[in-house]
Amino acid sequence: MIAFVGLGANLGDAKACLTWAMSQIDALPFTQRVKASSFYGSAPIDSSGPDYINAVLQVSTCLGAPDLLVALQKIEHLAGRERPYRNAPRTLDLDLLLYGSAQIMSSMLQVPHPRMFERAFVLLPLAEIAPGWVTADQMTTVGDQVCERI
Ligand code: PH2
Ligand code: MG
Ligand code: MG
Repeated sequence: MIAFVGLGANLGDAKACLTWAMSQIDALPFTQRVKASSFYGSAPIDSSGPDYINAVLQVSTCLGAPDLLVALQKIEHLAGRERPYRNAPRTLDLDLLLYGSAQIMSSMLQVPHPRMFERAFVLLPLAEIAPGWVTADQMTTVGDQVCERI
């Protein structure tokens, strides 16, 4: 199955942490990295603290979506992720954006990620590595958001 993971961080050495997280994801069982986007910088949206660094990673995996989610949460934890309140600044955020064309609505997991189509910091890196997965209309919707490839 092809899956896309959104990576974000705005505390500590965010670029180094995203690079580390990509190698951790590549090292997961039954999972290989296919393509990584560039890094993108943007101001926090509905969040606070320093600017965020974001990226998207395409993987090929035989893990089911719930197992992949749990594995991503473990990597967040290893990176020192704390959750003092919703959308708090973070050392690492890993979001399962897409899992093939699956539509998942469970208490643990919603795929596609419920807010991904509202956010340039997700759609720009996703369109860079997988243009076929994003429509021109979706790109237009986030066209007014400042998000720079760095
Ligand atoms: N993540 C959020 C909330 N706001 N803003 C930016 N720029 N980048 C993010 O990754 C981000 C955010 C919740 O996960
Ligand atoms: Mg997120
Ligand atoms: Mg998250």
